[in-house]
Amino acid sequence: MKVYQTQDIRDIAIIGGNRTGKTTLAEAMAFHGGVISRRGTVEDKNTLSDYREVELERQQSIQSSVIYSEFENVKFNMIDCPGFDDFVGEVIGALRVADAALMVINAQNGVDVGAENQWRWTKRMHKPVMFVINQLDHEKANFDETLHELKQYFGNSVMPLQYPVNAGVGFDSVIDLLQMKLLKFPVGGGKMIVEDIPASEQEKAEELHSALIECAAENDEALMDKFFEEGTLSEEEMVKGLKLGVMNRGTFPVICISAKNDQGVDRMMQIVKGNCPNPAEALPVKTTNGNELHCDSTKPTVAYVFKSAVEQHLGDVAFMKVYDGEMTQAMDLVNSNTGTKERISQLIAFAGRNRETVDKVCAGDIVATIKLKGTGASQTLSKSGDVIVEKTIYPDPKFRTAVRAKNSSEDEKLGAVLNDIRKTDLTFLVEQSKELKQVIISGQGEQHLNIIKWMIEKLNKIEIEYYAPKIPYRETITKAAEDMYRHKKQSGGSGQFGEVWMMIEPYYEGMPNQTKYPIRDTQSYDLPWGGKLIYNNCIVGGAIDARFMPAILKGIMEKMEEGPLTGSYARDIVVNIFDGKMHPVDSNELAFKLAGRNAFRQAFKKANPKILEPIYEVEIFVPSENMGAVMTDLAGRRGMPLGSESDGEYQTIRARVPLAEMNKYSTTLSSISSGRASYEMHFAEYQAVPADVQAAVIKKYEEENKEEE
Ligand SMILES: Nc1nc2c(ncn2[C@@H]2O[C@H](COP(=O)(O)OP(=O)(O)O)[C@@H](O)[C@H]2O)c(=O)[nH]1
Ligand SMILES: [Mg+2]
Repeated sequence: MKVYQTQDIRDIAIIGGNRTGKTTLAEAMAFHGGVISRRGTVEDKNTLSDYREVELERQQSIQSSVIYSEFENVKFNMIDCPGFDDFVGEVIGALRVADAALMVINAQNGVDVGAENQWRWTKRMHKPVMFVINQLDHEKANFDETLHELKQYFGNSVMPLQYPVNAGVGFDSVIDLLQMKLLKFPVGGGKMIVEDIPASEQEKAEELHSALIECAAENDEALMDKFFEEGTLSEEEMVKGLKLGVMNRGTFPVICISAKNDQGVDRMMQIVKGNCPNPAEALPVKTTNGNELHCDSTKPTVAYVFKSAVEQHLGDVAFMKVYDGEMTQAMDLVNSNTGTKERISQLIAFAGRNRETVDKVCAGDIVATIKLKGTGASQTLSKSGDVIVEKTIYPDPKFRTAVRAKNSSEDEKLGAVLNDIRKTDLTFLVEQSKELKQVIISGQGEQHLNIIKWMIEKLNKIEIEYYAPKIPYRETITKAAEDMYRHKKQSGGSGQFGEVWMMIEPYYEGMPNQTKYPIRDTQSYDLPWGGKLIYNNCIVGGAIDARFMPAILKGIMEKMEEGPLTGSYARDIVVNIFDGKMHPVDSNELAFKLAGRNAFRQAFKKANPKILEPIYEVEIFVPSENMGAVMTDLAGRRGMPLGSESDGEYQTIRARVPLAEMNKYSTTLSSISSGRASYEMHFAEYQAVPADVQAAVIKKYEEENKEEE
């Protein structure tokens, strides 16, 4: 494959809702580049992307596919993304390295959930967007309504560059407002025919053309001056102005196609070539030390791995964007995040299931390699070893479940498989919870976890089951209490003796460390499960030797690890050891450990103990019309609304909700809003549960533990 210079590369994410035609479009684009000689179809299961077993079975994209193509001497690196919201991580990974997104909209049903959700990501990540209205050949295609919705949802900067004259069955012509010509697209992708605009369309075309000229001029002062002087701009000038608008998200062009019939795709590629930035023109990426990389091939090599995947016949594949310098076969690089040396054994250009080896790529290009020793997604490879590209930020997982192998002898193998999945899917989390004695996995939604189950059962041949995940409660106290415990044992020869008196108090951030007892020594521990333990030695007159203090602490820690109420971790407690007794012969560490543990347990129960639960901050994006229903549902989940904001047709609701009430929330939210709402959540803090919940949790714990005995 030839080596493409930075200015001859376009890195494009193909995004949009489910079944809008992204995969079909990528196929047509690859066909125009001669990458394939025949276009496959999703129905025939022979497209370049969607080649993985799970995708073939479900006839749906699950992972993104990288596909190159060439058109008019420009290399297109397309990343065909899944449309379903549960796989948004693939979209985020693709957008990260793309310099523009083609958002595919189905002309039959206009703006859909996928478009709405993904739009938010393009906005957060400052990525240019072009809308591609697809399926114009369909009998139910409605261009005007679709365009109207695009403006309604995404604002008046949505600008048609074309409009169809005969959408629906028999579609073959658009008015191109840049060229001011009628373009005829033969079904099946033959050469487009350029004709004059018919009289019947003249007036409408002129009007839209003028609007487009004004829009182009607004982005550049020189163009604006020229526009004022001459009242018009040439096609070339318009493209220049529009490109600036596209790059700063001031203009969102609209293009018309039928991907299935390969109509308008070649013209679309011309427009993308002209109106989308090349990698050096696009916004630079930042490095962790605040520098920016502008895709300069003359600099030392820096490449960012945006995706890692396991591919049949190849094994682990790392997909990279070269952000500086060149990358060549057999090059030695360093993983800047870990310091590991890596050799680029092979450079591979991916066209989905088709691959070609390449010798060299320039800055801005997207390429894959195999057999890296220890470099995964979101890591940087560099020549110098000291440049780290900022990590991609993925949404926190929000759908939790506990998982186990049906055959418990396979639990260990399952653990390894889950960790491997985590390496290729950064929106998925695995936690072997010692505390809950469960393996908890979390992902973006029910579908996401269903697919993971499918892969584990089918590809790894381990039968698994999902079951209810426990909640990581915490325990703490709310008032001071004192108690003592004497551990005394006389059996045969030497006995055991230890007596400990303690006063415990609630700890809170910023409290002064003082008690009614004089503190001789104090230690502060940040507990691994969050919160603090302050351990004060207030012993006077040598009632307990200092050498027994660590043993007493050990006893307390044991009880904090398995709290007195429900066996959950205890936190935020000040323990003051203020008296005790020793025996000249029988006192030893074990005796003091047990005395400390039991004194703590007893004092804890007197100190008005409370169960704390994890509270999450939840951000919900919901169509205004469903706002009421969502709020009612939240109230039923003990949710605390924090506020809401409106953004176009949508409301953003922020609320604090206990994790215990968020079980299967995505499924409920989806049914309330017909799939249009979505949400994100992240941990906020621990908070005391209401009394009735506390009683229920304790009762459940006691019952469960009785069963186990
Ligand atoms: N009529 C019509 N159907 C299309 C067109 N593009 C895609 N489709 C069909 O829409 C369905 C979904 O297409 P696919 O490319 O898998 O969509 P994706 O989920 O966005 O990747 C398939 O049945 C395609 O054949 C089009 O331009 N016209
Ligand atoms: Mg697809």
